[in-house]
Amino acid sequence: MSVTRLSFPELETLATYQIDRVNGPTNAQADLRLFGKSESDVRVTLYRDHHAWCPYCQKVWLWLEEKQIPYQIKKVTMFCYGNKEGWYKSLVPSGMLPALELDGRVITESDDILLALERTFGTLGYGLEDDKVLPLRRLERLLFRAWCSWLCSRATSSGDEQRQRDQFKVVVGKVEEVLGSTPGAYFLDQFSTVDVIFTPFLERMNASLFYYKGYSLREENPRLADWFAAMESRETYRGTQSDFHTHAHDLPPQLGGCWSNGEQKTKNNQVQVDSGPWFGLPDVSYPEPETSRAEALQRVLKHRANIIKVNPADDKLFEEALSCALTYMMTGEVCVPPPGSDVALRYLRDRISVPRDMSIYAGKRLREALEATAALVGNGQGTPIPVNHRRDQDPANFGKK
Ligand SMILES: N[C@@H](CCC(=O)N[C@@H](CS)C(=O)NCC(=O)O)C(=O)O
Repeated sequence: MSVTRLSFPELETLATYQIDRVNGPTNAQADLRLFGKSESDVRVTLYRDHHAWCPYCQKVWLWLEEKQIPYQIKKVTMFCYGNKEGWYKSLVPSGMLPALELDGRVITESDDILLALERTFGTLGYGLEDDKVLPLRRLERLLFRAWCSWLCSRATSSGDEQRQRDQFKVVVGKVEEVLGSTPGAYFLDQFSTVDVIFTPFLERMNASLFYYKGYSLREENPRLADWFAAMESRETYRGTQSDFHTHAHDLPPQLGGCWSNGEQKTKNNQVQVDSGPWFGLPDVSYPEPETSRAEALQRVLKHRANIIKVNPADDKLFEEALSCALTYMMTGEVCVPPPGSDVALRYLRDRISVPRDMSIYAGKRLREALEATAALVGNGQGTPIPVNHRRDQDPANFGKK
């Protein structure tokens, strides 16, 4: 028996989630971060991508959050999902991200940005040019190259695939060694800029190798498991943290393709990342906050009009189906959506972007509700997610430009 579907006004009464985006925990939606200081203290503007997909932006973002430097955020479109804003091209002709304005001076290149920030606001544990840090920065680049060469080149034979995997694992072994040589879970004897530098790509390696290679970085390497858990104990990292689904589908257009090895384990992982269950995936290990459903609800209701507008389905049909999924998410009661709405619900399921839209557990709750509701009326899938570009995510269609 289907329960009565909650209307949107009824759902609104359950959307109690609220955080202080300016002074509260790290979050992807803020345009201004003050950490309790005043607007006149803002000397920094961070230019980062709308969707929080750019790893080099995440590095600078996390550094600013850790140091609690008051800053404003201006969001820019990446080439893979839309047209670069004209005002940004005037500021940074290459269009590359991130960029940072410090006391009116525009700086590009994430390492140069961090160096300039260190000079002005002091280091984060250790400086980028510290003797302890330099070899670790080189190790990070070595790991990056081993990852790219495994993930982004098509193996010509199973021996080739194995060689790439082995090469990557050799470098991961070095990372394990370094992490094992310090007293805590971090790269040096205290949390520092080194952890910030490793974060964006370790997060992306964990997601992409699970999805395209059937390899679970986080589960197969105990020191890295501890490091991820330590990072997740930080509110700053949680606010910038993405999930497996988002990265599995944001990386191919950014990297020029990711190659699946076609193994059975890989295929099973792909099914789980794409269709669930999303709980239990090794993309997060801290306990789910009590607010995850309310957060997901609040975010959907805020953007309801655009979510409906960009969905290829008939507006009325999708709106009704969406309220069924939200009813299920908030009450746990099954609510059968209109026939034919399975495709529309899965279209949205596939386009939740974490942390752009909501935090990691909220994203899982929403995906789960959309899938469970869609499954009541059929197996239809949404338009496949493109791999050469992500213009289905053009911010211009969401009233962002
Ligand atoms: N070496 C640069 C690399 C920056 C970079 O590759 N940025 C990419 C995004 S991750 C970019 O802006 N590409 C242009 C675009 O996608 O629009 C840095 O460290 O800042």
